[in-house]
Amino acid sequence: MAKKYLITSALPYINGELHIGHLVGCWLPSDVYARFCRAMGRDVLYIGGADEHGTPAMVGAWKENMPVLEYTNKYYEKHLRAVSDFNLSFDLYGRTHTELQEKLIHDLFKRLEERGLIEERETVQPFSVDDDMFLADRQLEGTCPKCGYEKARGDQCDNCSATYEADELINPRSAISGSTNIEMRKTKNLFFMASKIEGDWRKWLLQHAPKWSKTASAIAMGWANEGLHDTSITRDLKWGIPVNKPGYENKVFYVWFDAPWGYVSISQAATKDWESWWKNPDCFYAQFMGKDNVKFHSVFFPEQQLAMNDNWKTVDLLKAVNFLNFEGGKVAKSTGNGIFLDNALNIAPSDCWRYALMASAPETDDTDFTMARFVDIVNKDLNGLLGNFVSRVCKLSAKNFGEIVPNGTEIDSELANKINEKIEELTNAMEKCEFRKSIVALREIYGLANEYMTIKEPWVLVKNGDLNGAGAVLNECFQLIDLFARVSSPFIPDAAAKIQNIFANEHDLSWPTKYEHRISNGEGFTVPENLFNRLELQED
Ligand code: B3M
Ligand code: ZN
Repeated sequence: MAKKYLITSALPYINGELHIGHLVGCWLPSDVYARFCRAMGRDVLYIGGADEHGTPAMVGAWKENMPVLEYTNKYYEKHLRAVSDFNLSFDLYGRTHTELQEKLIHDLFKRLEERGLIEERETVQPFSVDDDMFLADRQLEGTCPKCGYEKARGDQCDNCSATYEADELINPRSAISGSTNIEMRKTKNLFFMASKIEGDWRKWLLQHAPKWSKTASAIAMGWANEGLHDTSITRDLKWGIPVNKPGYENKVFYVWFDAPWGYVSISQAATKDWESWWKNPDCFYAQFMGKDNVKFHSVFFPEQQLAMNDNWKTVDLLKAVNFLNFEGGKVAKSTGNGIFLDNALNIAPSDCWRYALMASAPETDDTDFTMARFVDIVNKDLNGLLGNFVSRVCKLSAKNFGEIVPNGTEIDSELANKINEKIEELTNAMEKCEFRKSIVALREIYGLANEYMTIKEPWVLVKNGDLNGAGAVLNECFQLIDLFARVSSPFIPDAAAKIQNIFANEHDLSWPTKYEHRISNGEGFTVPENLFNRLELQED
């Protein structure tokens, strides 16, 4: 039986427009990896979705003057549109405001309560007198108690990634009205007593974190030095999962208590067989996210999973990326800086974004993405090395031999050795989810093919009347084109499908362990339209 792979992509909050940061941060890396795993013949469950709860949706709905549910429905449609536009191959792109999610969280809470891990505590919470409500998380802004950043949120600082309780925030103000008339009022909240399972978690972390991406394991190991704090898991809000405990009728669970479990409830919606991934110790679980989400996936979620003591599959490979800036600044709708997904396809087709963004993935550091870089990558790699090669081989063959693959000979062993080295590098990088390295190896495969054709000069052989010689070179080139489709398909699935369609027979896009000849002498083909067009840098 094929090995099971569970792959999840962080669930973006359902507020505002999606941008290339979302693509590069979690959607594309997870999709490329899922496609690679399927091509390797693995049994993949690939899950994504929208995080509908928490204050982001409430603040967004308030700004657009809409009921929250209407607002989340509107933005969920936008998510679905982007998922289809960018060819993301989720088994299901779900959402968290569902009955399945509510049932799961209620069961989770009951179990933690039965295990003596929930405690009721009286806390003081910021109450906005002018808004007449308690303010939670993003409804509150102020100065970070750890680093002094002045635009920190109520629960988390965007500058230093610290998380804290709302009453620790300095100079609090309402994000809704801006009012600083904030009083600290008493309220009751439920706490998850993480401190009680610190030992189990620490042991788990030390076993797992060294195998994660560098960014993720460095962040996670930082938390190991801090120790686990009991965390408040309820909020005085009207939007979210209601708390299933008498006396808490006006409260909901904290969004981070429910969000990671969205992976599970969306899996439940995707397949009846969900337990064969989630409760299977032999399954391999990979999670993808931006670095600001690492704490919740390396501390909060596994802490709860371990506390449940119910055989939950925890993460094996946590892949986190840094931030992608655009033209030197932060991507933000408020300043208009960045490429937003509702407009990206007006600039270039999805494959171009997929490839260029993965080639620029901020894997080791925050990275600046520019339009000049984008155009350069598309023109050199996709249009130049890949597209032109395919087009030249097909046209030259059609002109001299008709639309059938000319007869070949034995595989060119010198070429095969070089290519096989690159396939190995590419495969290793893909296994480790090192996507920039993967693209380097992929580009080198394209480069070797181009170099082969340049050295062999089949057009000169034709001119000199050596048609057998020219045919053999072109045959080898068709074998390389078939290889291109296979090794490119996780990154540029549209182009891979077009390449595959060049041939009259069907050749699967399974991942190759080595370069091989799969195209028969005399197999029909059609000359395709250009796979890619050159992009021009728009000056404005
Ligand atoms: N919604 C944070 C974010 O969108 C949060 C991720 C949840 S993953 C379970 O960045
Ligand atoms: Zn801070």
